[in-house]
Amino acid sequence: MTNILTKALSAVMSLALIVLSCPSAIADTAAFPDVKPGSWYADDVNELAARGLISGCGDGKFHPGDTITAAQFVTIVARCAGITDKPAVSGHWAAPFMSAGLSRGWYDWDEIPPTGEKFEKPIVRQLAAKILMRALLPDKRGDYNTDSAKMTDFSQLDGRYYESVLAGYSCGIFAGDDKGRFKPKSGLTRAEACAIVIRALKCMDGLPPIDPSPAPGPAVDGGVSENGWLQVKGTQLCNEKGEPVVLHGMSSQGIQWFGQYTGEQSIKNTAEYGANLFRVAMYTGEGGYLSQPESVKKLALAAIDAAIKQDMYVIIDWHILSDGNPMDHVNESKAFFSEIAERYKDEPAVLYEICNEPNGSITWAGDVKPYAQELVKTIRAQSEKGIILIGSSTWSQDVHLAAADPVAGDNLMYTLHFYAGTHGQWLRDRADSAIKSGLPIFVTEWGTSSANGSDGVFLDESRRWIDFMSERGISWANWSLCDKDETSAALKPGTSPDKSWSKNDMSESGKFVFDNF
Ligand code: IDC
Repeated sequence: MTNILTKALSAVMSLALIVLSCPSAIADTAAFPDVKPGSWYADDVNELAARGLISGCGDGKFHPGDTITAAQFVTIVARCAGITDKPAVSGHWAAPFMSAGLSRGWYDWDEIPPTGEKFEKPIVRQLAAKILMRALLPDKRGDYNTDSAKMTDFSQLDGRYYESVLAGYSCGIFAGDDKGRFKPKSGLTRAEACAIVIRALKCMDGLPPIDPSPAPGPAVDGGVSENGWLQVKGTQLCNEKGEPVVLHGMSSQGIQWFGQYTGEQSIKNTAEYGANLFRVAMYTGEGGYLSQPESVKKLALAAIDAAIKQDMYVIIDWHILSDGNPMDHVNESKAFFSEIAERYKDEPAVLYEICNEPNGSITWAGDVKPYAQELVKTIRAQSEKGIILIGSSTWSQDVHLAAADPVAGDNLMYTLHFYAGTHGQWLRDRADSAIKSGLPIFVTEWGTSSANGSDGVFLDESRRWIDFMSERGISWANWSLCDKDETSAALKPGTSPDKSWSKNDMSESGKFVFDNF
């Protein structure tokens, strides 16, 4: 009788908890294509994704029905406990979380040895219960008589898990299956893991600080002398003091063609209109660095130095385009960035953009990420903390793939490129869900035109993008500072690079962009 009553009660409780864990604000934020809206776990998965506590698999999906591994489960719980360690640079990706869990006594050496052989194995439910309760609700206690009676298979539970499992039953985190079984030695699916984690968070008095990003607020601008070394906190670019900072400015056109607009006067002109950022687009193909390295590098260095002189931050951009696979010239790239990072290692103004727009038959996981890992190593050997900007497949639009499988390291950001005549809400939505899962984004190139650099201009859509970026504190550089007869160019054809510019010298795009610095 008691058994039936408590079973009914726990069913009602678990239902109530699931309903409680469904905040309407995120109910329709679909983070993953395989998490079907309306499924029993969708709200829990979406809420954890919105808080940046879970991420998908390398293919951008969540795989709710897959059995969760020890490393995946411990990582989610650790994030919920406010542990923000970055993924490991070498060894197993989850190693920092695993050692945090072990050292805090969430589990013992024999249960998940730190040597890693069980990291990728399914975690059994009784151990998951222990880790969850010790990490998030260490003071919760169950009642042996009433709570053990809720489990028809209590006899199968190992003694060392009694305390945690009963505590979890006492507050409705675990409810058993339709036959009242806890199944202590079975695995649990990724969806079930999300459900129990959400219930544990609801049981806590208050949610712990789970997002290390500073609250979005009025971001500061200003130049290098004011902001010093940049750093990435959570998803936000911050200044040396840790305050959110936003950079706005122009990208050059290809410096092998339009080097006259990367001289001192032109860069000074953009600074005077309020830009605190300049991007030096150093094409690798198209007659750029790879075919004439010395003269193109000289132009790039002069442009960097001219921007520094104006107290601006400056991006040196390895502008791959027709050469779509960054791996094709990885050695040249490493040699170049090694030299540049060595030269500017004490210069807080310089940011390193390692691959403008990977494209063609390449993938994030197979080409771009391995390239980025190499370059991060190369640059970090010289520059301890300079910001490194990483592109993604499909012309730096695949931020969702980067979000699901980011590169290890500090002060890394991911570039997102858009052209207002081509890219709209769908790409903003993609950016938003990448940010929610913890990806820091920097728009190092955008245009008011179509993606071909012409057509338009599309100022209504550009306005939507500008608002989107400013609401989120996203920094940007606009394509491009030159007088070419294409709508994305900021200057009217024939404008001299060596005088101050009035609004009259600017194209429709240029006026709009300069007004928005
Ligand atoms: C465009 C230039 C154009 C040039 C072309 C090919 O505006 O004058 O002929 O490259 O080199 C990008 C690239 C950027 C493109 C730009 C516009 O990063 O190099 O510049 N764009 O097409 N990605 C999306 C658009």
